[in-house]
This record gives sequence, structure tokens and C-alpha cells, in this order.
Amino acid sequence: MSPFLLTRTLPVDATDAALRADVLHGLTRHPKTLPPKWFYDAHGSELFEEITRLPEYYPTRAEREILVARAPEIAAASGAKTLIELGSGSSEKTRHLLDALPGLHSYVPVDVSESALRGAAEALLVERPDLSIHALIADFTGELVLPDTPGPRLVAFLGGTIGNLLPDERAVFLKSVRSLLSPGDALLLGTDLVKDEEVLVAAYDDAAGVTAAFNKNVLTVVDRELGADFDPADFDHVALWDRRQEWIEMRLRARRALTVKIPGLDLVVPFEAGEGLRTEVSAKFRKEGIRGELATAGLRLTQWWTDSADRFALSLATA
Ligand code: AVJ
Repeated sequence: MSPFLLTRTLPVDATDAALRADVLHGLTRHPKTLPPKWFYDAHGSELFEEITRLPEYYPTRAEREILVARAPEIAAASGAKTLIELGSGSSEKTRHLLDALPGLHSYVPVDVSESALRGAAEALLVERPDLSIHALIADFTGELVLPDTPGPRLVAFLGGTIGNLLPDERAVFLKSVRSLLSPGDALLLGTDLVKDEEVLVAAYDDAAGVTAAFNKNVLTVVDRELGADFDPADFDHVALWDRRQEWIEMRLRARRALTVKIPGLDLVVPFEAGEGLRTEVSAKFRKEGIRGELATAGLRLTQWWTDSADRFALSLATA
């Protein structure tokens, strides 16, 4: 059996320090914000898995449709010996790629969640005992030091998660991805596409209220980790389409004037009645916009695939 290696590039207390900094910064400015990465504790990750099965939430199914149909083309175009997956989570969708890459030598899943990485690797090692798995506990928005594995490399960033980054953050991120690539390497990028407002808003405000629970879960995380006294019942879930920025914005809106105590930060945070706290932007893209952002980072769009309903796209770009 090939080796399974796990490398931690995040200090064990980095998460705590980063949460404290994000909460302090985000709740003392106007408008208030919290970064979406704090949704994903164990309960939030379960809620997200539930979201991916909702009738209104099409991105996961649309992306899987493309992967199933195009995995052989992606594999042929990249000829990858090493697959690096940023934000790999359960590595569930990656199976289609892995199955199409019989010549693959190494799989490098990168995630902040050690438990997700261990679970995914455990399952994969049984199916692909030939594969060397080198998991990295790391934040994909930070600087990545990749293991020394054979090229060509294929870096995959799926799910549309790049849409959680603001435009300037995306530019920095794409440049750092570019710096990981040598000639002959490629980036496979999943992006949700601009479409009718009704369809977009429904995907982020489902009838069963799962996305509302997912959104409010971030308050539970802050309560547990920093001793705050947020009551999720004091907030309404809001999903709105910003047609100028072309992104979905999720907010939590205070139902009344209230104050929240955060002892872990020695902070008291006042909310006005109706005041919003932005918890996520999820940008939607167009082909020419993607091409331009890739080009600015020194990447060339070489292939573009969409699902049969043109809801989601996979882009292949080369250095
Ligand atoms: C996991 C970031 C791709 O933006 O669609 C789902 C997260 N937020 N419902 C997205 C999410 C609300 C999701 N990503």
C-alpha cells in the first residue's frame, strides 16, 4: 500500500486566533460582516451536505453532471500525475476525476478540516491502493507549500467556492495558484453562472429552511468558541441578489434592537432593529469575466464546459 502522509501547515491554535480576529474586525465595522469559512463546524458541514441535496440548490448536481461527462477529456487534456484539490472536503466529487486518471501517482487534498482529510483518505486508500496520498491541513487562501510529487500537476478548485472570495481576494488567490503551476500544469475551476434572479435566490433561501439554519449556525459557532450570547432566533435569514456585483449575498438581519456580549473578546456589539450582518457573498460568473480574471493572473482559459442547462461551468486553464 502506498503511503498516506498528513502535513499540518496551520498551527493548531491558528483557527482560534483567526476566528477571534475575524469576529473582532467584522463586528466592529459598518456594515457588519463575518467570513463564510466559519459556517463549517461539524454541524454546519452536515447542513451544507443537506443543502447540496435540496431541490433548489442546483450547483452540486450541475457540477457533478459536467464532471461525469467530461472527466475523460479533463484527464486527457491534463495528463496529470499529481492532482491537488483545494478545499477538498469529503473528496466525493473528485472520485469522477480520480477514476478517469489511471496514471495518477499522487493525490494532494488540501483542507482546513483534519477530520475531513482523514475520512476521505481512508476511503480512497482502499479503492486506490496504488495512489500516494499527501494531505495538507492548510487554508487555501494562504501560501501553499506543495509536496515534491511528479508532474504534470492538475490543481482543482471545485464547487464554486471561488465565488466566496471578493474580487480583489480572487485576484490574489488566482495569482498564488498560478505560482504553483509549471509549464504543462493546469487549473480546473468550478464556477456558478449568472442566471435568473428567482432561481438564484431560491437556491440560497430554500423552502425547507436548511440554508437559513446553515446561515444562523455561524452565530452558534461564535457563541461556543467565544462565549457570546447570540440568540439565533433574534435574526432572520436573508438572501439577496446584487445585480451590479452579480453576487448572492447572505445576511442575518436583527429582528429588533439588541446587544450581544462576547466575553472572549471583551466586546459588546449593538445591533439596530433591522440591521444586517453579511455572512457570505457567492459570486456568479460569465465566461468572458472568468477568461479575464484568469488572464490577469497569467492563466489562459483553454477549455470551458457547462452542464446541459448552462447553470454551472468548469474551466480548464494553463500556465
Ligand atoms: C460551498 C461556497 C460553494 O456559495 O453556494 C450554500 C456555500 N452557501 N448555500 C455556495 C453555500 C449557502 C456554497 N459554496
